[in-house]
Order: sequence, then structure tokens, then C-alpha cells
Amino acid sequence: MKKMKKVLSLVLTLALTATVFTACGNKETGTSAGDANTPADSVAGKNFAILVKSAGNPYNEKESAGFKEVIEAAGAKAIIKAPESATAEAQITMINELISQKVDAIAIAGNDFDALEPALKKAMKEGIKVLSLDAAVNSNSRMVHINQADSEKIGRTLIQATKEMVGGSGQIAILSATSQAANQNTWIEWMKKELEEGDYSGLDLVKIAYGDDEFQKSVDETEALLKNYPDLKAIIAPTTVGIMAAAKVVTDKGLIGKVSVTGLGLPSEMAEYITNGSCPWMYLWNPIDVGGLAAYASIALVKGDITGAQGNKFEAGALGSYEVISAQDGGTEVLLGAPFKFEPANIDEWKSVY
Ligand code: RAM
Repeated sequence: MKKMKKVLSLVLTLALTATVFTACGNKETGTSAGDANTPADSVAGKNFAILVKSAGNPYNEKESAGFKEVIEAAGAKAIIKAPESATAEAQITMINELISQKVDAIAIAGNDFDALEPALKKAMKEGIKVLSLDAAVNSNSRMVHINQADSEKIGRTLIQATKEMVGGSGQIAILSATSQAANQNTWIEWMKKELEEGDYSGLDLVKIAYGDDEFQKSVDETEALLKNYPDLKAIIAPTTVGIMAAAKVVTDKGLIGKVSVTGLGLPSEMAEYITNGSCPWMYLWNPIDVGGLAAYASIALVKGDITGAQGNKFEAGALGSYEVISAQDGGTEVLLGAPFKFEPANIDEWKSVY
């Protein structure tokens, strides 16, 4: 299963990064990442927007790149928006701009679960198809959410990994993104649940810090954690910006082996730290695929093939067939797949993929 996922991810990534689509077809589906599995003219000339959390975050850039490739291969126009910082206010301004531009769809990684509701409802009232990806907006604000991986599995797995890394006991801390990010907050809820329900009497969660998905702030927060908790044994960073900052600080301070970093990281940014042992292992999914799947869902919504209701089915090129399922937040979602573990044995083959 893992192997198959890996092969599919590789096929799509190669297809998406190639300038000219050649023989990248998937034998099983008979499609390629570029054909959107729809007649190209049905969305030709239409405008599909993606609005990510913030600019300058390589994870967001990869999501946007995956989105753009699929939209353009379907003959439509991709509009990529990213605010300077990860705030709801900045996204509301951009949503209003997209409404004025009369785009056909908006795929948004929300900087707040509830605060975007009036703006996104206005967009939907104007006939714009709205979906979230990466970080969900509430179910009133979207037609469907594109979820990168099972949230419960992510949260529980990170605590299980941490227990193993620290040998069963010690102080641990979480370094998150913004305090309003729905994806990180959901993962943290599951981490807490795992701590409560499992055999973790030796683990002490001393602090949840927020680096706001800004590198320097994440570095500062990591330094503060190490200063305030000199016995700290592990930092869990469920954000690609945070995990890299934490691993760099642990490395620079000569704390490899004393403080372990884990969480969700990009292999391209973390290879150095997985190799040097500051981050013994970590998890992620393919962000290019998250953007690609959001693009296929946007196209299906605009074409009227799906409404975002539970049970809707659509084709997502080389990614395969997907079904809309019910989400834990009361809305609906599409689940991309399972998270993947990156460790010293496989990091070299992944570091140039994403
Ligand atoms: C950061 C962002 C993004 C998240 C990844 C794991 O880049 O917060 O939303 O999904 O980390």
C-alpha cells in the first residue's frame, strides 16, 4: 500500500514538474496528471483561485504549483494568492478581490476556522464554488474540504513517535504554526487525546508554543522553550516551517541526542536534520498532490459533477478516483491518503521530490 502510494506520488510529481507531458500516463486509470480526466474545453477560460496561508512558505508554494499544473492542463486559468502573513484579515481582503474578479472557484487554506465565513458565504452566494484544502474553514464556509491525511492518525502517531524517541519519559513541547490554524489545532487535539488515553504517564507536555509559520519566530520560540525547560527531551512541530526551525536550533546549540525534534516536515528541507539525527524521523504527505487534488475537486465543482455532498465521486487524473466523505467537523471532505514516514533509510530518495 505504502509502496503503491509512493509510486503514485512519484508518477504525479514527475508528471507535474515536466514542462511537456509525455509518457507519464498511469496504466491503471489510463489517464495522466495533465488531462484532468475531463474534456479540456469544459472549463476552458474559467478562473480557478487558490489562496494559501502565507507567502514564502515552501509547503504552500508546492501546494500552489500542484494546483496550477492541473488547472492549466485542463485549459483554465489558475490564480495564486498568498498573503504576507498568515492572518484571517489578509485572506478576507483577498477573498473580496477574488469575488470582484468573478472567479469561478476559490480553494482556500484557511487562517481561521470561523472568521472567513461571511466573506466565503458571500462568494458562494455569487455563484463561486468554495472549497478548503490543508487547513479547513467551517462547514458553513465551504462546499468540501481537501484533507491531506487522517487527522486522528497524524496526532496519535506523533505522540507514539515522541514516546519512542525519548525512551518513554520526559518533558515534551509542541511548536505549532498560528494559534488559529484549524489543521494544526485539530492535530494537537488528537495528540492530547492520545496522551490521555494511552500509557504516557512518563511524558509531560509542558508547553504549546506558536511560531506562526514564520521561520525567525519559530527559531525564537524554540530557543525560549530550551531556555525555559532545560530538561526538555522533545519538540513536536506539526508544521514544516516549525520543524525545520526547531531542528536547526537543536543542531546549532549542539543538543543532538539530548533534544529530539519530530513532526511534519518537507524532505527537501529536513534531509540534513534527519541525517544528523536532530530529527530522528518525521511524517508528511505530498503537498503537490494536495494542491492537485484540490484542483481536480474545483474543476468537478465548477462543472457541476459534484456538489460536495457525501457520496459524490470524481476522478483526479493520476491520483485516482475519490469519494466525498463526512468530516469530523460536521462538513464533508476528501481524504488524500496516508501520511508517510521519512527516516535516514529513505530520506535521500525523497529530498529532491518535494
Ligand atoms: C506548514 C503549514 C501547512 C501544514 C504543513 C504541515 O507548512 O502550516 O498548513 O499543512 O506545515
